[in-house]
Amino acid sequence: MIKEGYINKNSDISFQTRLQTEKQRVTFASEKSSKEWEAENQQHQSWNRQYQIWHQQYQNWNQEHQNQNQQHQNRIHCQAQREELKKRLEEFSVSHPDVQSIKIMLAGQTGAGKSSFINSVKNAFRGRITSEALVDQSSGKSFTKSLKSHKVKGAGGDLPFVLTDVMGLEPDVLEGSQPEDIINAIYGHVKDEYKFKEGKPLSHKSEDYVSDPSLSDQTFCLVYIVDANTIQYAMIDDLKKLYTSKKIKEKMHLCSKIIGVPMNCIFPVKNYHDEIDVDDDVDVLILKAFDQIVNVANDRLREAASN
Ligand SMILES: Nc1nc2c(ncn2[C@@H]2O[C@H](COP(=O)(O)OP(=O)(O)OP(=O)(O)O)[C@@H](O)[C@H]2O)c(=O)[nH]1
Ligand SMILES: [Mg+2]
Repeated sequence: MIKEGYINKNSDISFQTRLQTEKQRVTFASEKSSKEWEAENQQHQSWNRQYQIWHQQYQNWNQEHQNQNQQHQNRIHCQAQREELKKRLEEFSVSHPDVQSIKIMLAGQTGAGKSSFINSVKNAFRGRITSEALVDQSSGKSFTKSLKSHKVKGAGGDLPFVLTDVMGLEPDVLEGSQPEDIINAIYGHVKDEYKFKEGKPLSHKSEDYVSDPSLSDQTFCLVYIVDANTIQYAMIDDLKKLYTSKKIKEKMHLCSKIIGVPMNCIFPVKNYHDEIDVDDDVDVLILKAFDQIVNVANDRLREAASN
């Protein structure tokens, strides 16, 4: 029985159908918006990820660009430094009118890198690799056997320096060059090309002995080359940081203590040894050291001449 005013929903088919349709519509609408929201969210996250990748790429590129810029500035600075040092050395004049070329001698243990240093100085001036002072490729006995003078060529011809290469010193007194020979060579008593005799120093009676050497025959700076391996080698990646590196400073102090020379007379360098091209950083280190060596030699010549 149906009471008046009461709507029997169960019996109202069209109402039921409408209700069902409405429910489906609402459900569908809410499902659709949540899916859309999910998709939108995913899209947003994907954009965000892409943005982060781009941002990172931009930062990397920017960093790389800054590094390249810095490297370029460093290269320009280094080249300018090298040219300034070369110019100064090319304009160098010997402090005595009777001496055309100032003599600098390289001494040190066998295989320390004496001949390689001479080649490195020549390379820095020539702007290419030369190997006039022959270098040993297998460690062992001294490769340089004679007293050999090397001239240094600049842009306008021979520079007023002569670098003298000698046979290496050995711990065993009977091997290598004799300290007496080195001392005689410093004072100009040994003729150029003299072949050292192991265990037998040059006698003043020998025809290779120069009894009355001139100022030009004498050496005004003795450069003692020490292989970095003998003072516990310290690796450094960037040669530009050589003079500011704490590790290298420690090794220089050690060297100063062992050899007994002041810190301002110790120069860390890297020789050209297996390179096929010259390098600005290597050139600057070699020329800086050589500039100091030449000035010490010139001061010493001035002193000797005034005595
Ligand atoms: N890694 C490295 N090797 C070097 C350097 N300088 C020289 N050498 C190498 O050390 C070895 C000896 O070098 P030399 O220049 O012949 O040494 P030296 O003092 O003239 O030797 P002797 O004439 O035999 O007394 C060679 O194999 C060079 O290539 C350097 O700065 N770094
Ligand atoms: Mg040598």
